[in-house]
Amino acid sequence: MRRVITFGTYDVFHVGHVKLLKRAKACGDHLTVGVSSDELNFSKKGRNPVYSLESRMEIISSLKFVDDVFVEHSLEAKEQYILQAKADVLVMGDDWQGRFDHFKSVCEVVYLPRTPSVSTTELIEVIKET
Ligand code: C2G
Repeated sequence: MRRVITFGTYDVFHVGHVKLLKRAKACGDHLTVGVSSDELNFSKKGRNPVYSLESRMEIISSLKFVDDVFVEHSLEAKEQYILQAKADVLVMGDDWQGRFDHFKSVCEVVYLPRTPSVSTTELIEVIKET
């Protein structure tokens, strides 16, 4: 069995997230998803997520192509998360291109193209303006 891991905040869940997760699952047989804590999202993006961690975890764990979900508390603990999940491959969107290449010593690292024209940041702006 080929085990896949990916990470994200998945705030204001949208079709770009769905497509990334489906393609991540298609890289293997089992998909584990690390969902960023509210604090980690704040440190990455400088804002609190719109959806709470509990809501984001419930959405991700409801998806039929997701097998396991856990909370990602820290970017620095990524190697530990990869080893705990026994992941053969780490999949991320290409906005992270090159940023996780140092994990190639523990697993394969794949960057998939992002879905164009949709992002949580832009959705938040559009909702604010309407
Ligand atoms: N994504 C995508 N297409 C979009 C938007 C997002 O393919 N239009 C992908 C991102 O590339 C990422 C995943 O969906 O792989 C989750 O996106 P975010 O929630 O924005 O993830 P991020 O906050 O960047 O967290 O440790 C890494 C981080 O936890 C990643």
